[in-house]
Amino acid sequence: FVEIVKNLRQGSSASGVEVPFEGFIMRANKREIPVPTQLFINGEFVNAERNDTLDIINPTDEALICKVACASRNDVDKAVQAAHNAFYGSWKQVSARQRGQLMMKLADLMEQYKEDLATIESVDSGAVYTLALKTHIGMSIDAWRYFAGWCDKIQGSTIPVNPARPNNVLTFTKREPIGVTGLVTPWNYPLMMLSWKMAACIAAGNTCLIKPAQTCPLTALKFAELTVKAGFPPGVINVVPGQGSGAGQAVADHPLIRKLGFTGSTPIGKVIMKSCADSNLKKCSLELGGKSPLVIFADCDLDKAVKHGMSSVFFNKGENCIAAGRLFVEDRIHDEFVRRVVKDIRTMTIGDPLNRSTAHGPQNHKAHFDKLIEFCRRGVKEGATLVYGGKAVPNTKGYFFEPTVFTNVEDEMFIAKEESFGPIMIISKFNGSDVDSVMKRANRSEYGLASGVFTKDISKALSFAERIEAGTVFVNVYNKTDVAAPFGGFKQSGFGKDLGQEALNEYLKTKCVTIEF
Ligand code: TAP
Repeated sequence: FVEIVKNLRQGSSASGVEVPFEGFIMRANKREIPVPTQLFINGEFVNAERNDTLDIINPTDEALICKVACASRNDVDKAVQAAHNAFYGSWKQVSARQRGQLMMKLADLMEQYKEDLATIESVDSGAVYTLALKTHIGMSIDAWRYFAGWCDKIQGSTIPVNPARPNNVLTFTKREPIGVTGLVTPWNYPLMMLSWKMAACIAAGNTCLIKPAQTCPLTALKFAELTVKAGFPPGVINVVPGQGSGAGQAVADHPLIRKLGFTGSTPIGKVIMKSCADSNLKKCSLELGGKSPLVIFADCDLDKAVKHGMSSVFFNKGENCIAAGRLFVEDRIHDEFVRRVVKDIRTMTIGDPLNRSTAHGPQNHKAHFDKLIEFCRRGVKEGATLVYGGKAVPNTKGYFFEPTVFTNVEDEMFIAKEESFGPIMIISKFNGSDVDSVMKRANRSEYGLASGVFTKDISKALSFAERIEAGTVFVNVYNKTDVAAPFGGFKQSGFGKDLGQEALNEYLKTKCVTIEF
């Protein structure tokens, strides 16, 4: 039950909030959580210039949670100016080690408020609370801690170049921040997508503004409040909720932004890349869509394959960029695999994401939910066998979609090629004696984000890992990501890694200095 108290004006008052903001109190999960609803620019919560707002809808019951300020181009410009001033001003005075300490402090605060953050995320995005706590928020905290550790370890090298005798020469490189960075993120893991990008960006010494997805910006705003408590100088981190076509496009177009980190769909990624080129040739990294293949050989541990096969599709109600978009199951175990999956689906508790026993919450928002209904309709029309689901959970409010299984899916069908981004398992058979053919089918996609294989045969597994065209390969496991391991796709799934040491490169530039002596 989410009780909303509107029009809160928080000051440094009873709740201990140190930055004043207008917002509301979310009463949910036996908690009372003050949540800001304004833009966060230059260390302050402010209204949007034109007082435009976004309606924030609870996907569990379709009720209006609150209205959030919606940034215009001018508001984005103010945030950019603030980030620009901070980059050339106060942020320059903060040493690399101090930067790491600030990030650690922020992570500690996120840990302290993790139940609040997970509750907001669960209400706003429909994520099951236990998952929100462990993954959405837990991995966000890990990301801030991991990248905090890098701050004072970003270093260049000395390079033995040819001197012009009799002189000597010293050449060394410096790794420098790029400058003002724009971040644009999707709605599936709102705080985690923010953290994956922003932690690397800040660790590298940049300042930034983020345009979170318009459907669920609330944890980003709560996070903004924590950055003030942590002591970040004004302007280093700015949060500007708004529409993609307005605020998002303004970020891509802005001439003072030197780097754009984007996660979202492939079509919007292409628009953004063009805008980055046309505006000021800003560097960009794009984490885009996927249709990741999961190949299950008959010689696998079937219990494990069923368990991970389920989570490869249904984790976070399928709103997972690395979700297995297509399962290839060897013909000898195909029927048994399908039987077990359907049996397990029948035991899944679907309902209120705040309820601890719930395994499957509502889809994020209505347009997405409608798209899933249409996706399944097309699958049926093209002749795939709908084994389970394919429709809304009957007699409920909210965007609850039944976990779905299709079999007999042919390679040329729409559902075999397009990403659903929902809880829809797409199964095709393959003949185990023809590994070449299943590899070709697995690679026959313009996407290349993730992949997986289940087999007890190490040679088969390694051969799969070598031949698959995907940035991530899981062997006998799925969804096993870690903040220390690089993450990102090939082909039209984009370029530029999130996470791991490689992510820092996305937010740094190299300067080469040569001295003759
Ligand atoms: P998009 O529609 O691409 O939206 C992503 C973000 O871009 C949102 O904040 C959106 O704003 C904004 N945007 C839209 N048009 C824009 C424009 N012209 N200029 C600048 N920004 C613009 O994707 P989505 O539907 O939110 O997310 C689902 C997609 O993200 C899926 O394809 C999924 O695979 C992908 N995804 C990929 C990954 C990785 S790591 N590869 C991770 C998560 C999700 P609005 O909120 O206003 O639309």
